[in-house]
Amino acid sequence: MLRKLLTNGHIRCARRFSSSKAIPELTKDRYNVKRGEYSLLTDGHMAFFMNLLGQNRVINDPSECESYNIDWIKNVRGQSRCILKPRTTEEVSKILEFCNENKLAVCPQGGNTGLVGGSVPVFDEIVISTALMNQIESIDEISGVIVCQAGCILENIDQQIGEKGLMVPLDLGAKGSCHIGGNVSTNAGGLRLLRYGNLHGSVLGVEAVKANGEILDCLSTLKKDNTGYHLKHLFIGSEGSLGVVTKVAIQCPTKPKAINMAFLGVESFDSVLTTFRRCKNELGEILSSFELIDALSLDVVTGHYKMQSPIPQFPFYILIETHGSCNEHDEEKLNRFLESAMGDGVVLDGTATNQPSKMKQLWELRESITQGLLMDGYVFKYDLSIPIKEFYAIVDVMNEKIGKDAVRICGYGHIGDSNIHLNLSFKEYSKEMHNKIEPFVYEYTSSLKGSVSAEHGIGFRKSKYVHYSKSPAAINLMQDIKRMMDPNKILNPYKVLPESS
Ligand code: FAD
Ligand code: 2HG
Ligand code: ZN
Repeated sequence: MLRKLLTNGHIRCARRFSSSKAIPELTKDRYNVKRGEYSLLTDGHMAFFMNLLGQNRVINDPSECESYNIDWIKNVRGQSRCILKPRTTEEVSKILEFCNENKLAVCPQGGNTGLVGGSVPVFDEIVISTALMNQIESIDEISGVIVCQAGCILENIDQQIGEKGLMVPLDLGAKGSCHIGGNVSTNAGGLRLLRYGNLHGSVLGVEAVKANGEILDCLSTLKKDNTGYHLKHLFIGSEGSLGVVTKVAIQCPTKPKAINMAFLGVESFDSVLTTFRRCKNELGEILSSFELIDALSLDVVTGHYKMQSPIPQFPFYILIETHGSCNEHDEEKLNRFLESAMGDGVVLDGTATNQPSKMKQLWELRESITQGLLMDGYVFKYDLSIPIKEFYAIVDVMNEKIGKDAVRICGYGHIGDSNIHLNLSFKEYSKEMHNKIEPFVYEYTSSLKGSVSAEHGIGFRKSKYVHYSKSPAAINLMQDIKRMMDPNKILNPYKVLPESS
């Protein structure tokens, strides 16, 4: 039965998320990490920073420092006693030049919504927060290119350029908190990558500060620029290990005039695949999201938050969104697709809408899963690229291996991009369970030629597992690049790459 709710649509707006109250064990203890040979922060160093930024933009009060030391999912915790809040690229440059000369380690931080422990210090690294670097510098309404500082919050950019008929090509559940510099540094994927591509394509230029303080201006706003090596790519996805991103130029598409959504229930994973194939064929250029939610993932939000699912229970749910320029055309296409998919029993139930409030509710069901999972207790998160046919088998494999010891083992995510979010929740963290899950989950992924990080990055938690997805030669080259760009290893240490031998 199709519950039809079609009326004229508008764009949705994600809500701000906050995380739970539990305080995790110190990273150095939980993961047994040895501090690198960095200098200890002295009063002299602090005086330099105070002189550069003024008292208000240097945080050293321990209770104020706490939120900068703990990651969003409360997995890791550092002990920094110095948070710096520059406003300009030149201030970032002076900070890094000084830290490099004095061998002080730093941790760049945006909205601190990262899910792999990259955004907080491991020991006492100085946090360089982009929170005050929040200016949009230019919006070119004709080309759609915008230039902004790294600390602009994704949702704020989207709202501001929305007034000019543009949209940010990137969208994710953390949009109300994450910074565009953090997005670029993690090469964040999100909910509409299927349609708008990844940031390696839409970021036209980057300004970054190197470890020694030198400002690298690669802030091209040109769509085509084949002059030598494409250095911007070094900063897209390198998670603060090669430099601090200070500005970005992004190619933004036109905001769609017509948005439609459907939320469907299907009986099996095979039906999900059939639906995806048909959806691509029949919706073609207007398909902007194709997301999968399994029964236990939906149960997170209907259970913990008492959110209402618009359809009864099914083993799998599919969320589809279309972006187009003519609502009549898009609605007709979507309805034709739904009628045929339901007509022959591939899709068993569903709801379709272009009413803003209804679309917002549908997105909330999907976007609230991450936060809701934290209410189960401790969550082991895996963000994997897996060839689409085998996409869901990992949930069954983990169920067989871990079974009833877990509160929940569930899978959801961007199936349109072959990116599954495998989550295993337990009442509390246990080393024993950790060792049972890892490296098994990565070995399994690697055996399918998948990736151990599809979109969240490597951060602290996955650095020793990169080899499951990259060859020794590739890792060596990455280490050479790191040595060349950051010889004193001050940028985000203990993260991204395994220790070089
Ligand atoms: P942070 O968490 O502060 O930092 C992330 C990494 O980038 C760290 O290594 C940090 O050192 C580095 N960094 C930050 N700023 C800079 C800078 N200016 N220069 C150099 N390095 C820097 N991710 C996805 O890809 N897709 C999703 O759909 C998605 N959904 C999410 C939903 C929720 C509810 C949450 C909590 C997270 C989600 N994430 C998702 C993960 C996270 O939001 C992204 O990784 C995001 O890009 C991080 O941005 P941030 O500003 O919070 O960066
Ligand atoms: C999402 O797609 C995020 O919602 C978070 O990437 C995934 O919580 C997760 O595992
Ligand atoms: Zn995701």
